[in-house]
Amino acid sequence: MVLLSKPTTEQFTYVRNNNMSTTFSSSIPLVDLSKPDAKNLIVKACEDFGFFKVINHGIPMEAISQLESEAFKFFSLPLTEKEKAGPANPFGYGNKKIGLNGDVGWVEYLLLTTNEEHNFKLYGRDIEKFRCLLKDYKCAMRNMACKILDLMAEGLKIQPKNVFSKLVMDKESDSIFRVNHYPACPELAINGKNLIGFGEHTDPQIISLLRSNNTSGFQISLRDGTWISVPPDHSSFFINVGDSLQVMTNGRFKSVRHRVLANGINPRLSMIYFGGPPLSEKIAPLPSLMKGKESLYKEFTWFEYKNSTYGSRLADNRLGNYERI
Ligand code: GA4
Repeated sequence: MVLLSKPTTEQFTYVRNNNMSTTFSSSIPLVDLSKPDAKNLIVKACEDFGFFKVINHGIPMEAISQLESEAFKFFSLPLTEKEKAGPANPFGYGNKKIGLNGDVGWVEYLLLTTNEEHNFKLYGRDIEKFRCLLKDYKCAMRNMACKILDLMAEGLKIQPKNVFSKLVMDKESDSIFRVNHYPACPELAINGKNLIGFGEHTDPQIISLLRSNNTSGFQISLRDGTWISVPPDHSSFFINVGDSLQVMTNGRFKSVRHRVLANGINPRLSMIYFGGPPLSEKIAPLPSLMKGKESLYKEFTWFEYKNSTYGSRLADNRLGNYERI
């Protein structure tokens, strides 16, 4: 078992253990990608939640499990070994510290670029398998992101169909892959508190594809600010609308605020693909979605937004700086 150092209340954030946040929600939108109505359900889910669950996604369970098991192997290495792949600045192994501005969580992770192969400076023998699996998985995620983004455009009845997906398909696309490991925190099982694994935030990119093992902890915030727990499902993917997609749809789709609570009994492992545009891409509402309406946002490049993101705290409302008053 991997142990992080004992959490202390001074260092970590606890949230109130109220009924809403611990009750699993059955209202999470579900999209069957093999069904013809997928595109309309996706649009509705992005408008109402900025979030939905996907089944019949076509990614073989075998590919997912193999990568998961290599990731668990990595996280079970001694800390000194893992740290050889760190710090996550911007890519590599990170432990408890998230970002550059003082956020912490009950989590260790690998942050990887999707463009070039990350050069792990660690355990010689087995790394080749991990590297190969990562490469194939990242490629499968990009294809799935594109499929979903094309369905969004179709559902919104805008042309060309690849208006969103072309940004993620671009060879300069600034996409990221993240593997988060939330070790079980036995103290929680005893005191019934909720310890923050990854603090609340929205994803700055266009779209995020999350897959986790069957350990609970993931929560989303509804429009009225209540938190609901998303029942884990290791065979499905969970899709988040990112800030950039909120802007491109002029606020029709909303990026979803989400967080992860640590688990007292089981470790949680999640793998997330963040589909982002090229750094030079101008992010602004698509004219086809404006229909005579004013733009709600000042235009920015992904480079500018990403820079301001990395200067912010996790929970900040980053789009606030770009809203037209
Ligand atoms: C949230 C989404 C992605 O995980 C991430 C995160 C990034 C990081 O972990 O370095 C950030 C966070 C994320 C938003 C605000 C800043 C930057 C941590 C943080 C405090 C990789 C990303 O792109 O933005």
